[in-house]
Amino acid sequence: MLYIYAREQQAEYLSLLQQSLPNLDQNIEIVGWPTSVPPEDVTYIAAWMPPEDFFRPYKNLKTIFALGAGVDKFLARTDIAPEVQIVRLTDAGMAQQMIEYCLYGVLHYQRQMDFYAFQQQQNQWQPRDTCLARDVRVTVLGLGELGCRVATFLSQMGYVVSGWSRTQKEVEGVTCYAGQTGLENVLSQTDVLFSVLPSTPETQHLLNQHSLALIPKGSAIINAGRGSLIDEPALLALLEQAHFRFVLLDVYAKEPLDPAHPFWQHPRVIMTPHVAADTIVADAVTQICDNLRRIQQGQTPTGLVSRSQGY
Ligand code: NDP
Ligand code: OXD
Repeated sequence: MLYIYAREQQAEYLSLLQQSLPNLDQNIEIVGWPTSVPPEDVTYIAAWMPPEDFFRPYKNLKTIFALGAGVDKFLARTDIAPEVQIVRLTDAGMAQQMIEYCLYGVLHYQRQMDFYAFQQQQNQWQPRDTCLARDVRVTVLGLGELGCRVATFLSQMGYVVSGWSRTQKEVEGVTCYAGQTGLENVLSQTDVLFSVLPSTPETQHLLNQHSLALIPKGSAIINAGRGSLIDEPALLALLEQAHFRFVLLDVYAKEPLDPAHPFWQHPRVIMTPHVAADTIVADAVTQICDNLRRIQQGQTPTGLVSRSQGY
């Protein structure tokens, strides 16, 4: 049985999965929360952010299909047995949205919208020097399913693009770096830093007082990966010194962001509430069905999470 917990999109997942699953070799019954089912019948669960202890009763559970790309919250849980495989979504309509989100921030920087917004408040008519795409160095942290698409797109737009990942990559039009030395080199040659890194023990506070200060004065940061990447007090201290022109943040150390958090009212912070890239249900369903087929045929599903790497 495949049990579904998909919050607001529950009805859409149920109906699309019910239409798509009959094409599988073996029949799988599909049931959606909160319908109660014999826990021992559940072998697959497709879920996003279920409540605490949700997974505990399902002793025959083999695979969890995470209905998103980041699995940090799944890996932090204590109700998932270590032998249960976690499969995440790869792209599922998110890459195009990530491109748009990043492009929005990059254009804000390149077309100097932050300066013009300030000038408007002062009734000031003052054209600035033109800045072309080729004058802007964009660094993409994370060259996976999403970051690679973003970096390639920006390079095709004419930006000077670098990328950084755990293992060395080759991406056409993108100068690729890996490792700690690679990070320090690339940060110091960046005008706009875009992160789409997962949250893992290694990426926690990767952008801290030391590394943030390596990014040149007058640059901008866009974070659409996970909030744990940035040491927020260190970022605020640098923002106070006008080290960065602006930061565009979609993700935060704690979500939802505390109403008293200084980010809300900061003139150099542009905020969105974790909406950079939403899962497209139809794409997710196609991927889940394809992976169920792979699992039934004894193949490895795409997007299988490595628990040791944390993503
Ligand atoms: P992938 O797993 O495909 O890519 C992750 C990338 O990060 C890989 O290039 C990987 O390197 C790199 N990476 C991981 N750990 C390190 C490290 N310690 N040092 C350097 N590089 C590292 O993930 P996706 O591209 O699909 O998604 C990325 C993240 O985006 C998700 O985990 C999620 O947190 C976030 N996200 C945010 C959304 C939003 O709306 N804000 C929506 C969707 C996703 P390597 O290639 O060497 O493995
Ligand atoms: C995801 C997200 O990881 O929405 O899919 O953040």
